Amino acid sequence: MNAPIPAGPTVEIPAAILALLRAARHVVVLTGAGVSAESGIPTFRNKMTGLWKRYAAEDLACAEAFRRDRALVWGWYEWRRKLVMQAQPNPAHRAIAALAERTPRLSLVTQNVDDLHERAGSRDIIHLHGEIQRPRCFACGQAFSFGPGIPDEPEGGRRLEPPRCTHCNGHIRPGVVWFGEALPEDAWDVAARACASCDLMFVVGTSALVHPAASLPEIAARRGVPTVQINPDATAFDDRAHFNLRGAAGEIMPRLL
Ligand code: BV8
Ligand code: ZN
Repeated sequence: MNAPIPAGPTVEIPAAILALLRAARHVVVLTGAGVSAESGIPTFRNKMTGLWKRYAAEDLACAEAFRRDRALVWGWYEWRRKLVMQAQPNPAHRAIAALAERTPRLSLVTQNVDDLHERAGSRDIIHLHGEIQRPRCFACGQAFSFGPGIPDEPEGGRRLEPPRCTHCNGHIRPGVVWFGEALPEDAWDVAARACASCDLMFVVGTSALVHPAASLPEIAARRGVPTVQINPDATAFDDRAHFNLRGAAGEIMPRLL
């Protein structure tokens, strides 16, 4: 049983949002890196450190980078996977999981490749950009399973040769959607359909810059569905969000609950 979700004291939550939440039949929650920030997972906006400090995430999260220097890219993902495995779900993850138990229908769509929503108890999670814990062969696509235990990665990161595929001896690649790669069709279809049928949508911890994920709130907004953004900073979605709760997800989500 998870510890009780502590409520936060500050950002004002309009009563209208609570009324909408109580009346909602189908809620969509779209999350980005910001929902895992309070678990200690750096977001894409954060400047990277160590070996990665001279790179932007977009320069490493692509097939070209893997083809050019697979050990650098695999090392980066193993470094990130270690952070994910050492992290715990935070009150935002837990509140979203609890909200699903109290809503007739809740579709959780995430851009994150970590498994913190799963570990907080959420189910049927739509991973638009894949999952760091599900690598596959770059050549034949066969799934690869990591051994038990946390990767033994140095603080500053390192280059690391990826494992080979037992089926075709190809290189194993991270199970994520890289820039320039298409999203999994089924994930996109389910997410887009959920936004086309929901009556309330939360957009939590995303800079709303990466497409096509960033166009999902628009599918709801143009139907007149209320959209609630939760983010301490300004985002590309600011002028389209019906409500803008300027605060941390770990503070606001438990209070919504
Ligand atoms: C595709 C997995 C075509 C990998 C990721 C020019 C214009 C428009 C589009 C493009 C363009 N040039 C290229 C494109 C397309 C490109 C794109 O959108 N680029 C952007 C940079 C402009 N998109 C693609 O390439 C997509 N594919 O288009 O394919 C195609 C079609 C058919 C056939 C073949 C090809 C693929 C995009 C997916 C890339 N993969 N992730 C990995 O994780 O390594 S994207 C990755 O970055 C994330 O998944 C996420 O989507 C994005 C980062 O965004 P956020 O999650 O929002 O995180 P960010 O750090 O940006 O922001 C954090 C937010 O949290 C901030 O707002 C911050 O204020 C807030 N925050 C901080 N703390 C908290 C908080 N919020 C709440 N509480 C807190 N405590
Ligand atoms: Zn293979």
